[in-house]
Amino acid sequence: MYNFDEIIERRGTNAMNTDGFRSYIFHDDAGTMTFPYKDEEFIRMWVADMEFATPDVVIDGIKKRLDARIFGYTRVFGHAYYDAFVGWCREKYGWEFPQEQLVMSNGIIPALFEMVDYICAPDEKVLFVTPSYAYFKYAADYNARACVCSDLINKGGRWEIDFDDLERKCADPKTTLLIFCNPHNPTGRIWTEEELERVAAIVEKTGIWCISDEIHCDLIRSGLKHTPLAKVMPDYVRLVTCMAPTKTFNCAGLMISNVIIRDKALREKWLARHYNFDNPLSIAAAQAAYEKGGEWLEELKKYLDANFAFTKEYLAAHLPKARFVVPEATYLAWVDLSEYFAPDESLPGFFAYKAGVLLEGGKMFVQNSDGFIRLNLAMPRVMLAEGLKRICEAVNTKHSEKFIQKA
Ligand code: LCS
Repeated sequence: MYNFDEIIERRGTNAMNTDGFRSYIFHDDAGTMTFPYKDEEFIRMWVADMEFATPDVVIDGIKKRLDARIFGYTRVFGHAYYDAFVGWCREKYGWEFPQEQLVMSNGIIPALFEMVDYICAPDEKVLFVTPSYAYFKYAADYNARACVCSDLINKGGRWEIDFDDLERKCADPKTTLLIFCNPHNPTGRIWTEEELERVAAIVEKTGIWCISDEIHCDLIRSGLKHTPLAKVMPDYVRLVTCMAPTKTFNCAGLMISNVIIRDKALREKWLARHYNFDNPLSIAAAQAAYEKGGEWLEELKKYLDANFAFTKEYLAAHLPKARFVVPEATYLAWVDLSEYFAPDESLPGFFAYKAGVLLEGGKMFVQNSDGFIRLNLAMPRVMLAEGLKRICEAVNTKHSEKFIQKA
């Protein structure tokens, strides 16, 4: 019914994915780096958006709004958007929240950048678990707040929270904000209810502020369940929940996200200081997605499940020393290649030059991540197959060359 096999040309659309890799991955802002591959020859497995079309129901929502022909200053007014989003949360997560707690942001990252300033005094610190999506750190850096990291523990490919360490760090009176990624990028963990309850107990005991970034919560393996942190701590006021339709429905460029702020004073600060306007096309897209996108999402999940199964099998057959566990959430594969590479090797550089594959390396995830690559699998199966083939061939060639040199 939906064609996830379709290959869609993205070049010429100002896509970060096609045109932004030099600056983002290689810090080549001048865009002068050259590779043995032409730009159009790369298999792009890096930035977290998808090679799939946004569902028609979302595009139709935008078209309908285009028909209204005027795109003046816009905000979310009335109940329709809230009803659509809270309906989605009720159905998917058995969770709801009062409308007054919902504010909008042009992305979760911009919200994090603002929130750190609103929540933490200049001498206070921001805590997150590592490896981490690097923008958690950048949100602290931007505001000149110090970071504190709590390393996750890798138990045979299943990453777990070091609760003692987390508690110790939350208990520091100068650490006033925990940014918690639920489910977790890049490891793909869906924290179990028991794990969430332990986090909640630490947060409640220490009184720390918590932002639960749940942007990946819809993109989970079929049959699994996401639990909002807010659901296990229904009465804790210093909790902010972030969700968005943009990852789920592949419309990150529309820059719209939901921020649920329980604390009245923080909400008032947000409303007073935030630039409170939204893109009318984005609101239309988001509302349509929440109202009508559920069926597409279920099909997408099946396609992603199959991409993960394919990847698991392919790596086992062709790169037996790669360690990879199919993640519970996200469309991102977090693959341990430490058996093949020294810790100081640049993995994005190696794969761009030797394989024609654009991917992110562990070093882009703050710490506790050396030797890993992160592969975005949200693409047609033929592209994925080509990407994996090139990755495995490049690694195996490197190793046979080493062997020949030694012999
Ligand atoms: N939070 C997390 C945990 C993310 O993974 C991302 C995007 C965002 C927020 C971005 O939110 P936005 O500002 O778009 O609403 N993650 C990306 C990643 O891992 N690579 O490229 C984008």
